[in-house]
Parts: sequence; structure tokens; C-alpha cells
Amino acid sequence: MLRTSSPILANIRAKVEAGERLTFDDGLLLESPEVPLPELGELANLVRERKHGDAAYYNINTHLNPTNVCVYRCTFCAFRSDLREAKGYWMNDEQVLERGREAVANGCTEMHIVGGLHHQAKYDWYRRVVSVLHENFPELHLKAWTPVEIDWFCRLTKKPVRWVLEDMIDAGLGSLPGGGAEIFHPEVRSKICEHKADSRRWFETHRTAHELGLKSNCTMLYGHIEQPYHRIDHLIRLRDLQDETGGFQTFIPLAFHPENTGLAHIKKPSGLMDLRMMAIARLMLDNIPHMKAYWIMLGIGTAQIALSYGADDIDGTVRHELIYHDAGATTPEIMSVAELERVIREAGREPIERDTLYHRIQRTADSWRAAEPIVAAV
Ligand code: V47
Ligand code: SF4
Repeated sequence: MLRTSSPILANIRAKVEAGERLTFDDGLLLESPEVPLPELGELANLVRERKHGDAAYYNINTHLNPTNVCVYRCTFCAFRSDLREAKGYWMNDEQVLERGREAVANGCTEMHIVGGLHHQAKYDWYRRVVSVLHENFPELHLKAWTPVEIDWFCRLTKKPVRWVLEDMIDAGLGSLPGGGAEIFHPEVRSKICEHKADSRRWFETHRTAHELGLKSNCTMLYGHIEQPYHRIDHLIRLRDLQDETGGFQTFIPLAFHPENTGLAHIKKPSGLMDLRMMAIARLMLDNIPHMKAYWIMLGIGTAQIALSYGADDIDGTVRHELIYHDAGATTPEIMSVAELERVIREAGREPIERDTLYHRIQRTADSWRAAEPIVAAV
């Protein structure tokens, strides 16, 4: 039973307590500024604790952005570079391998690989990023490529999505990250990332990945030009695919960071909006097991509070993050395991190290192994 009870939420509260699904209109109501944030948080926390108790998951991970040169010009992106700009880079095999060595030496279980679509890179170069890492560091899970990249690989190879995914799995791909989703509604997508893979393609890629046995994540980029109904539409599209395939593991709400982007005139979303988005996502996405409070993007303080507003995961130690730091994030570039665990405990939760596919990790002094799967209560 919940402590607070404003009349505006009475109907939704009854549904959440009974474990019933919320509708599009319920979502719009949750978006209303009249809904008190603490009560929204309390409802989301009810769902979060039902599924995960006090557990808060993290992993030991690193990022690799093999190039920042990109043919596209998404207005929200501070990471991309033109071909001839000084900040542009393009890694060779040795540089990629060096990142693999560093990851393994630091106990990483996961490498998150995404980047630009380089004008001159052939498909084989993208494939080699994965195969070189997998051949040399088979224990490292490679969570790589968004549907935007998979769509680009389809153009380069003139092959369908299924072929590209199968070929990447053959090279060592372990799962798909959640990026490239932005806002699915065409009223927004056509303004912020007109030319890259559209929502139909995004869903085709994740559906096909799930059919091939891959797990994946999903995201939503909020706090720019979108309206509340675009966000609820976005969440419901994700929920619909999850009903079909069950392949999403984690949803990550991504707060827009305006610095150095084409939308620099827009103010960064407040911490209050971040908490509201997390709570609404937890309530709407009843069939996605995990909600991630990505500390790099939220800041450590907001990520801690988010662990009581629906989130059960805080991402990982992270190293070499560029997308948010190029766009003005002031968070550290890395957190030690001790610090991550301290941050989680301080928020009143119990830290649990997981691998990418949500198995508990057991460590000895110099090795680790994936133990039993983590199962969310329905
Ligand atoms: O698709 C780009 C977003 C995404 C900005 O799967 C921006 O575990 C805010 O998807 N301000 C990439 N957001 C990051 C991503 C992600 C992050 C952490 C974990 C996982 C996971 C996935 O970042 C892009 C885009 O939506 N983005 N630029 C910006 N200026
Ligand atoms: Fe390129 Fe991705 Fe940036 Fe868009 S978000 S410009 S596709 S790197």
C-alpha cells in the first residue's frame, strides 16, 4: 500500500497496485505537471521493488568508438566529426586491440562499441573491429552497433538486415546496445535525424536480432524538441515489440546534453525531469525487466535518487566515454568498483555485479565467471 494518494492518480494507482497495464492516456496523464513527482516516484518504486527488491546492478565495462567521422549530421550530436576536421579519428587494428588488452587487464566483462559511419570505411573494417576483439579476447562480451550502423552495413554490402546480423554474430557480436532510437515519432525524427535509419528500420533490426537469439537494449532521447505524446508513443512502440519477442533487457532514458550540438540553444533537462522520465518509463514498460540510470549522463546524485524512482541498474565503471563528454557531461570518465558500490549502498540499495546478459558475476583474485541468471519477478 502506498503512503501518498492524490486524486489525480487514483485510477492509475489502482492499476499499478493490481499489476495492470497502463494505457497511452494513462501515460499522458503521468506526464502532466500536476502529478506530484514524489508520488510518481513512489508508484515506480513499487514496481521496481516488486521486480528486484533492493538489488541494484552494475557491470565492469568500457566503451569503444572506433571512429567519430560520420556521414550523418544528427542535430543533437556533439560526438561526430567531418572527414577533414582536426578532431576526426579512425582506429586501426592495433588501436582496437590495445583497447581490448586494457579492458581485459581491468577486469571488464563488456565492451560497448558504437561510432560514426565513416565515408571511406568498408564493411570489412567494421566487421574486423568485432572479429579482432573476439578472436583475441573471447571472454569479453561485445555489445555492438545500433540499427543505424546495421542499416549502413546493409547499404555497404547490399545485403538484408538478417544477413548482416548473422555475419556479425559469426564475427563475435554478443548483443545490441540501445542507441539510435532517439524519438520514433516522424514529427520529431524528421527534424533531428532526418536521413538515418527510420523507426521502421530500428524495429526491424531489433526484431530480427531477437529472432536470431540476441538480446538488446533500448533507449529514448528526451528533453529536446519532443512533446509528451511523442515520448509516450515511443514507450508504447517499445512495449509492443517486447510483447512480441521478449528480447529487450534494459531501457535507458537518455537526457539530452546540448553543449556543442546543433540544438545548443535548448536547456539541458532538469534533475526533476530526469526522475519523472525514469518513473514514467518504469510504469509504462511493464514487460522490460531493467531500467538503467546511466550515471555518466544523469550525474551521480541524480542516478542515486533514480534508484528509488524506477531504476534497478546504474550501468558500469565505464571508460573512454565520448558521446556525453563531448556534449558537456561533467561526470568523471570512470568510476572504480569500490566507488560504484559505495554510491549504490549510499542510495540504500544492494550492489550486484552482473554481466551483459544479466548473470551474477563471481570473482576470485584474478578471474571471474558468470554464475546464475538474474530473474526479475513479473
Ligand atoms: O543514440 C547522442 C544519444 C545514444 C547526445 O545499451 C545523446 O546499455 C544526449 O545508446 N545528448 C548513444 N544523448 C548512447 C546509448 C547508450 C548509452 C548507455 C548505455 C547503453 C546501453 C546505450 O546517445 C545515441 C543518442 O540517442 N546521444 N548525442 C546528446 N548530445
Ligand atoms: Fe552520426 Fe550517430 Fe552522431 Fe548521428 S548520432 S551524427 S549517426 S555519430
